[in-house]
Amino acid sequence: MKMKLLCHTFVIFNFIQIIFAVDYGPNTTTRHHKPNINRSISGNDGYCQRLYDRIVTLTSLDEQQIRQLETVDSKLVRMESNTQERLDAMRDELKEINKRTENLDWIDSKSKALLENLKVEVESMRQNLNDGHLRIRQTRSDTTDEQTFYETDQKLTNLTQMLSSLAAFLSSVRQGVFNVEEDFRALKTNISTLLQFSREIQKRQHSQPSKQFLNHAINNVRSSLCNENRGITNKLPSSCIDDNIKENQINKIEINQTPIGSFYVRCFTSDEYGRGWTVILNRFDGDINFYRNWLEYKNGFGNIAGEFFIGLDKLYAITSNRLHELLILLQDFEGNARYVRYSSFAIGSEKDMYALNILGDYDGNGGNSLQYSASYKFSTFDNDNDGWVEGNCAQSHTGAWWYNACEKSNLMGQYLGTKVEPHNNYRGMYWEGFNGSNYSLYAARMMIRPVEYSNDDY
Ligand SMILES: [Ca+2]
Repeated sequence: MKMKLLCHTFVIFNFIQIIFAVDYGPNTTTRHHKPNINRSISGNDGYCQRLYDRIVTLTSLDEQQIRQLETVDSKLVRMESNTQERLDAMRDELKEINKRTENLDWIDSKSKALLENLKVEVESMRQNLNDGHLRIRQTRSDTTDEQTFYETDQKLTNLTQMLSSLAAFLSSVRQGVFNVEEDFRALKTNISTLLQFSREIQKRQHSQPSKQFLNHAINNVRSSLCNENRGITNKLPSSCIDDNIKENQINKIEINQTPIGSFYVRCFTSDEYGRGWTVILNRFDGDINFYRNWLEYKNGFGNIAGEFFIGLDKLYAITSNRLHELLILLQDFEGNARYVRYSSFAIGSEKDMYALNILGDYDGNGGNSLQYSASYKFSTFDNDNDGWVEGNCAQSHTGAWWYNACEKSNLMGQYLGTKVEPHNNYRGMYWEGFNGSNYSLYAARMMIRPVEYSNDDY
């Protein structure tokens, strides 16, 4: 939302700029047409919408990833709590087992004591029985008292019954001990199973990502998404035609896949010629000397906010990256203006002496005065590549240009002002089709724009 608001602010700002178009110097045109504002706004809107859509996509991607990571995180938390619960349950069971084992020990010791007592008792009974038998035999031999025999017999029967009860009790105790032993074995098996299970859980816990690790991963994803967003926002425009340039201002552009990298250019927009023009040469008061050597023309010179030449290396980088058209605006000291257009324009590399390799169809009212230079190399006073075998056009005409033998235009000549003396003929900043070679013009501006935007809408 914030981004959209910014974009709309940007559009409104441009709208105001279009209304109060910034001037470079003198007005080079007297023609007036209906301002082409709608296209400019819709262009910005389109860019803003695309940028906004892209950021919305990235934001939703971010939210989606965060949601996924949070799901993983909550699963881990659930698993941690489940594991804790199971461990607690196991601990309780172990306590129970210990208690039961203690009970078993107690029962075992009791049983042993009981058995010992029983043994003693049985032994004493056996002794008593033997004594009884002895006494019976003695009685039988000494007396025939029937009553005594009966009593003795009764005692023997009682003893036998007691012995049977004891045997039954002993048997039941033995069975009980056996059962307890069985239970104990089962408990031992259960404990070992539980221990194994606990070890398995611990192992699985180690292989799970920690909460800290997940938080770290979430932060990494967030920061990489932020960087991606920043990358989109900060990407330099590749031309004055791009949506994110400031119109009629100095912009930094970057030409992809060329060694030249990024540099500043002056962008130009007008109601009559549309937007997206990169100014390559600007002259309107003679502040900057244009009679310069090869190296200076190669690198460019002057003040990009005033009079300047962009430099042949940059001009080559721009025009070799994509095909451009050329627009030249001219003005004399009487307030007359002319325009000259060529449907295509490109120069060669330094190896090719920046030759004017492509110069398309002429259009305009200033005269086709550059045609004569088409396919010719660039020359400066210290690097003569012209078509004049006997002489040096740059020296002779005090300028620098794509000289043939020599030229019909000399926009890099001296700023001499109005009509020149006969000895300065061809030496001024002139355009043959507009006031001739003996008139040094008031203002000249050369601009280029990618050809795919040469339609009416631009
Ligand atoms: Ca020559």
